[in-house]
Parts: sequence; structure tokens; C-alpha cells
Amino acid sequence: MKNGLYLPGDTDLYCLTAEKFSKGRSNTEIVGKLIESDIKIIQYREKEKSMREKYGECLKIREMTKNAGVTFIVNDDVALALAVDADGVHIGQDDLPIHEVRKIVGNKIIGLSTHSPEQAQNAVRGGADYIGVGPIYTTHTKADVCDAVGIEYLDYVQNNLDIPYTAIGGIKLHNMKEIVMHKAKCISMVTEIVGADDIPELIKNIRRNRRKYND
Ligand code: TZP
Ligand code: MG
Repeated sequence: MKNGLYLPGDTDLYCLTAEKFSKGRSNTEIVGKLIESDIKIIQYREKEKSMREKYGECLKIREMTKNAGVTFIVNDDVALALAVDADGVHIGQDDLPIHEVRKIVGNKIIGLSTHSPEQAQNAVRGGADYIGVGPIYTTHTKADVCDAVGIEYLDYVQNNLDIPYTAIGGIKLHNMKEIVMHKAKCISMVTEIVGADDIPELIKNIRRNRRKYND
């Protein structure tokens, strides 16, 4: 936890919006379904809308997540995260370095996407609050995504570093067993969840699977 807020490692699923894959449902509608399913961390990820549109959506999501005690992270944009008083920001390897983001966001949560042991070590050294670990499997959800890094990278982080993380990239109900067996506590599934016809039911199935694989 940080500032009384959930981090990956405190919870089983870290969910992200992806309206393009949400079968006609809006980001806010999806967030409502996630909160209903007892999801404790939600990231607003939206690459195609204007800043003003994103601002409007984030204001609504901020209210929804605050009322539900859910950690709210904004992807990419530090200014947007601050404007809507999100709990944190998630950045990538090509964004401002963590120490600069830290100067801007103060004590808010900073998450960083990482794809190699070296990037993960640098994230720890730089003071990231959590890292994204992936893409574990091939994914086409992200436009500029790098090649799959494989389960070995998850093993490296799990066995060598002491930082909360979420495993991400190509993870689905049907292949999550490997991720659970490799001890990832927190998992992100983007298209699998936002694209589900019945999101609460899918999340129940994911949780049922995790219990089964942990036994
Ligand atoms: N970061 C690394 S992979 C990824 C992001 C945002 C996309 C993962 O999407 P999916 O649909 O779960 O493969
Ligand atoms: Mg980014």
C-alpha cells in the first residue's frame, strides 16, 4: 500500500481501460463494471481522444474510484493525472525519467513499464512505486509494443527484486495458469477483460482459476 492506496502486490488484478476493445461500451461504463467486480486498481489508458475528452472521462472515473476506495492511475500524462487528482501516473521507457516525474507528482504513485532486468533495476533505483512486467506473451493491444519478453523476465523480477509489479501482455483466462504458477501476485489482462460480454462473470472465472492453480 502507499498513502493508504492499493498497489499491485496488494491485489490480484490491475485493470486498464481500452475503449477500442470494449465492444461499444465507454471507458466509464467499463470502470463501473470493474468496480462492481471488486477491482482495486484501475488505469485510465486512452490514446485516441482529445485532452479535453480525456479530462472529462478522468473526472468521472476519479469520482467513481474515490467513492469505491479504488486506486486510480492515469497512463502517460503527468499533467492530466495532476489535473484530475489521480492517485498516480504510469509512464513508459520513452517518457520523462522517474526522478523528473517524481519532482512533479510528489508523493503520488509512479508506475513504470519495464521489459528487461536492467530496466527493472533502474526502476527500483529511480524510486518507482511499482513496475509493469511484460509483454509476457505476444500482444497486439498496444501499437508500439516491443516483442514478447517471455516468462523468464517475470521469473527474474519475482526472484530478484523487491518491488510491487503487475504481469502484463497477452495474458488471458486460458493461459493465466503459467503466470500464477510463476508466482505473479498481480496480473493485468486488457482485451480479455474489457472485451468480455459479462465482465463480472469473467473476473469471477479468473479468480476461480487462480484459487485452483494455487491449490
Ligand atoms: N503494456 C504492455 S503490454 C500491454 C500494455 C499496455 C497491452 C496488454 O494488452 P493485452 O490485451 O492484455 O495483451
Ligand atoms: Mg505510455
